[in-house]
Amino acid sequence: MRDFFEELTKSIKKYEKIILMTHSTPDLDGMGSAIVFSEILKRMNKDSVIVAPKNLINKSLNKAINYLNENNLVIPFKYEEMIDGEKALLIVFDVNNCDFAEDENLLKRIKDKIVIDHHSKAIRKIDGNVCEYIDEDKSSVVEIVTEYLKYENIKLDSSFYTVLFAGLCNDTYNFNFQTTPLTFMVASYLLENGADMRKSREFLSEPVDVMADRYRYIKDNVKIKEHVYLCIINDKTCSNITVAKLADEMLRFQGVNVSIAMGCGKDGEIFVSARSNGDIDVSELMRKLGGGGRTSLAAAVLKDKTLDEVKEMLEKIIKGE
Ligand SMILES: [Mn+2]
Repeated sequence: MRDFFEELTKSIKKYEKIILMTHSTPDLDGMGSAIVFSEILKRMNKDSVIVAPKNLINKSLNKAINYLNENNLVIPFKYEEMIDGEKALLIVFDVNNCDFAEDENLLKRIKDKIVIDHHSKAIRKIDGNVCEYIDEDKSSVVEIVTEYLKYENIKLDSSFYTVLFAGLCNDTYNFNFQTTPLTFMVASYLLENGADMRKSREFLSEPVDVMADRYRYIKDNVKIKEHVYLCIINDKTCSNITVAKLADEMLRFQGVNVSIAMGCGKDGEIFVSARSNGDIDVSELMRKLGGGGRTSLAAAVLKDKTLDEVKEMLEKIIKGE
């Protein structure tokens, strides 16, 4: 990581304009990291803009943004069409798949790119031609950005540490997944420097009706085979986040080694999310549906299919038919 940090600092110094971007429908890890990075750049006397999200439906992230605004921190959002990409450096966080970036147009417009991510490398990978750091063993991008803060010896207002801490909790599902000793070291660093755990919990807490709804689908689970369970949101359209959270929650139950959730998006696409305790590689399962991910966390999006059809496909794949 140190070699990359050295390279990163060197690269940043060469550019006048720096543009930060994360994945579409951003979350606390990707956007939280981008926001904090923009603050790091300020300390390095570099101006930056963050590509404004077209879809800000993540409530936890919204709460974090409001909290920063209340602390008089203005986030330098700018819409893609307003961004002058001439001689700029684009830093991409928490995504390396061209299809999932906030703005693919910008990827084409700006030649010089740095990618910082913890997802497996996509087939249509964003080319981090300046330098890149993609490590699947990192729980989150927050982990990498916090290490960079330490490397550069930069101290920020504690509200930023709160946002980073929440991003860490978000991606590890409260230290349940992908968590390594480094994750705890990063968490401890953020708390020591004033991250507010109570605030972070507030960002991540959900309304009672949302939680109750989630348990309704869990109650109607389908057991595909021993230790492999499927939950289906079949009575309304939903977002990929809702599906992911359902899969997260289902894995917490006794005897569930693999949990899969699915639902239909408003454009008719089918979102599938899979989680594993590590015994089974769910990225392989999701790859068979055209998706991808990591051993314990993977997803796929299918077009022109019904929930029933995808369910059947899943059953066949899992039973090895
Ligand atoms: Mn992430």
